[in-house]
Amino acid sequence: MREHKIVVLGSMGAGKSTLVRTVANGRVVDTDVHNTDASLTKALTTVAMDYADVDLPNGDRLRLVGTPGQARFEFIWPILLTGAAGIVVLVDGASDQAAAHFDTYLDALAAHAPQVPTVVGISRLDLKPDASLDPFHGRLEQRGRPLPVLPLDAREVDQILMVMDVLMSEIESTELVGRHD
Ligand SMILES: Nc1nc2c(ncn2[C@@H]2O[C@H](COP(=O)(O)OP(=O)(O)OP(=O)(O)O)[C@@H](O)[C@H]2O)c(=O)[nH]1
Ligand SMILES: [Mg+2]
Repeated sequence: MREHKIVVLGSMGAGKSTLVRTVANGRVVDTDVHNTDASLTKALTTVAMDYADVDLPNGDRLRLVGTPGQARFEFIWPILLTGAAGIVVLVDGASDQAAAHFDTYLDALAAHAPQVPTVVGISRLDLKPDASLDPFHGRLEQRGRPLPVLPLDAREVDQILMVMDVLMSEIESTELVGRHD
């Protein structure tokens, strides 16, 4: 059996904890507390990490780590990213600041995990049906890092498994390239 540490990065309220909880079918350790950040109306927020073991249909096991989104916990991101085999960047597609948030996480990737296979998920698109994924692709192109960008409702296990599937393919092809270097 293969194990992969997968880290979920992304802004506050994007759905990182929801993703971990949904795919783990509730069997998760979380560190969510009452939210006092007035910038977002949300009952709970993560202060350290979410964690769950997830068995994939193909027999692989994920060690899934969700990060805290609030900028004051930025110091934890590189710690949680240590040893990551893959990364999901989750962006709240309904937020007016989605593009700015995306830049924050692309900067974090460039600083702490430039080589780690990564997939971008855009959540909450049902709340903004006319939103386009083009600005996200555009920013990735500018930075020369054309990552896959997929819509992702963090409450839907099938959509999460689809994103994990894409990520596993990225990890596998990176391993193949590495082997032939
Ligand atoms: N309508 C809608 N709601 C979503 C979607 N994805 C996630 N959510 C909801 O958005 C909220 C996200 O909250 P969390 O999962 O706590 O967000 P988080 O990223 O862990 O936030 P922090 O820990 O504060 O950084 C939850 O209420 C989810 O049910 C989506 O695609 N559509
Ligand atoms: Mg959270």
